[in-house]
Order: sequence, then C-alpha cells, then structure tokens
Amino acid sequence: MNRRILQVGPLKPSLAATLIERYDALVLPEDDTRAAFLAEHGPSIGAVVTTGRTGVTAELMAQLPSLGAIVNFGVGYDAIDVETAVERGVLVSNTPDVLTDCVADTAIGLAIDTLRGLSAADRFVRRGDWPRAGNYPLTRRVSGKRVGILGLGRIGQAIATRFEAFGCPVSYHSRREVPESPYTYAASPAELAADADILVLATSGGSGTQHLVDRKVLEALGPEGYLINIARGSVVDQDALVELLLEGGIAGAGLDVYTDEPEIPHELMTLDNVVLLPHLASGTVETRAAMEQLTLDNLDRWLADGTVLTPVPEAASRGATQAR
Ligand code: 8YV
Repeated sequence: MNRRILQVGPLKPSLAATLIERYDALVLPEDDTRAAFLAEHGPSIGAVVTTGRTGVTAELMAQLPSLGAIVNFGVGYDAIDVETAVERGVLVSNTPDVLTDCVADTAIGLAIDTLRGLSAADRFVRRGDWPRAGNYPLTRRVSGKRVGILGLGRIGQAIATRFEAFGCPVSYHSRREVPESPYTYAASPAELAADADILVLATSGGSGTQHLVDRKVLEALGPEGYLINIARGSVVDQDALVELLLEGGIAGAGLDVYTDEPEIPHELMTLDNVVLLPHLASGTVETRAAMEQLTLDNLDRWLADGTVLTPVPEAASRGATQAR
C-alpha cells in the first residue's frame, strides 16, 4: 500500500512538525500550486491527516486514488465526506473520549457565564462602572434549572452528569431513546426546548442535524430560556437565533460555535446576555496533547496493520475497519 502521509489544512504546530520529522509527510498547498501538487503527489498518498475545521471533500478524495485512511484531529468529522470515504473503503478515524471532559466543562462554564453574566460583569468592572453605575444588575440562578440536552452521546452524558451536581433536572432528545438513561426523553427538539430553561446542544454536525434547532425550537425555548451551543454552528438556524435574541424571544445564549467560523454576527457583539467563545471547547494543553497522541496512534496503527484505533461509527458499522 502507498504509505505517504498528507497534511490537509492547518494542524496544531507540534503535530505538523512531528508529521514532517517522523513521517516525512507532505503538506497540501492552499495556493494556486495545489492542482500541480496533487497531479504530482496525489497517486502516492496513502493517508491524510486533517482537522474538523478543514476536512476532506469528495473532490479531493478523487485526486487521491490510493487513499486508505483519513485521520482526523477532533471528534467532529462533518467536514469529511464520510459517505464517499466508506464507499471507497477509506478508513476514517477521529479523537473521541479524550476531549469529552473539557468540552463538557466548557458547556457548564458557558451556561454559568450566560445566566450569571460573569463576562459582562467583568466588562462592567473594567469599564470602571463599579461602584459608579451602582451595583451590577441581578442575574439568573443556575442551580435547579431544567436542562434539556440535544444529543446524549459521550459529551451530552458528561454535560448531564455535571448539571445533576447542580441539582438540575435533565431531559434529552436523541435520534434514539437511550436505554437505561436516568434522564427524561423528549420526543422532539421542540418538546425538549419547551420544557427546558437551558437548552444545550451536544449533537454531531453534518447534514442530518442541519438546523435541527430552527425558529420553532427557539420559540419553544421562549423568552425565559437560554441556548448553549458547544456542538456545531450548523445545528442552529443562526439568523433566527440572532433575530430572537434581538427581540427578546429567548433570554440569552452561550456560543462556542457558529455557522461560518470565524465570522460572528455583528449584532451579537453588543449583547450582554450573549457569551461568545472562539470555538475553544477542547482547547486545553492537556486535552489537545491527548488528541494529538490519539491522532498519531491512529496513524501508526494504520501504517502497522491497515486498521485504525478509533474509527468513526459510519466507517466501523460498514465494515471499513477491516485490514486492507
Ligand atoms: C477542535 C472540535 O477544535 O473535536 C472537535 O470536533 O470541534 C474541536 O475539538 C477541532 O476539531 C480542531 O480543529
């Protein structure tokens, strides 16, 4: 099998350096030399290393006829055309588990910040408004709030466990009801939102969840409800979200992800009931090091025996993990 490694899109600098030093990897150019590069090197590429932000399209795969594996740094792989990969027998791996805690921690941090106005209060202090402008306005209690989680996978479960410690009743909606889950199942995203004070999005991205949270769901959440999104921007109708935030149709939002990153709707910049993070949920030294290690472990496994350690579910269920 062809064993040449190709880096597609920017990577964590230490990972990019390791790929070059240890694996003699090539880097896909992003300028107008790309076509010539692919014509020359495309046939020799055996594996691609990429991230959830760049991914691999069917069009790129078509130029890599010997491709055997796509190794993704990140748990979300909606930027990879997995259907095409599976059809071609190309393995796809991601980095589950190692980032679950940090992403769940971020969801809790966003919820507390959004309801209690911590970032806004920090700006209040830095502006010199305390005590000149009086006391900071009262905010909303987090403990005991009804939490609805959309997507009860690993990350959704970890978020649920944390909210339980805050005395929050937890309900969820997933494609399928999770057997033996202690949490209340809601039949649809709108039903989940209607009974929640805090709606947390923890589902995967991609076409199957595109605008799962539409205007109707946001209206069901209502003027007292808060939205927290650590999943993917594509899950929410962002235009509807902005409109409802501007007109008081929902109480606030804590967002780590957006429709068109790094673009953030400018209307949100002035709203103190909105907390805006730059897609950092997994971004700790410890977790990113673990993601890097798992990425390399997947690559090593593929080089050793043509399998990967952590295949994405679609690839695993279609038998694409067989040694090739
Ligand atoms: C990363 C993520 O920021 O794992 C994911 O799906 O969204 C994040 O952990 C991203 O994949 C790294 O580029």
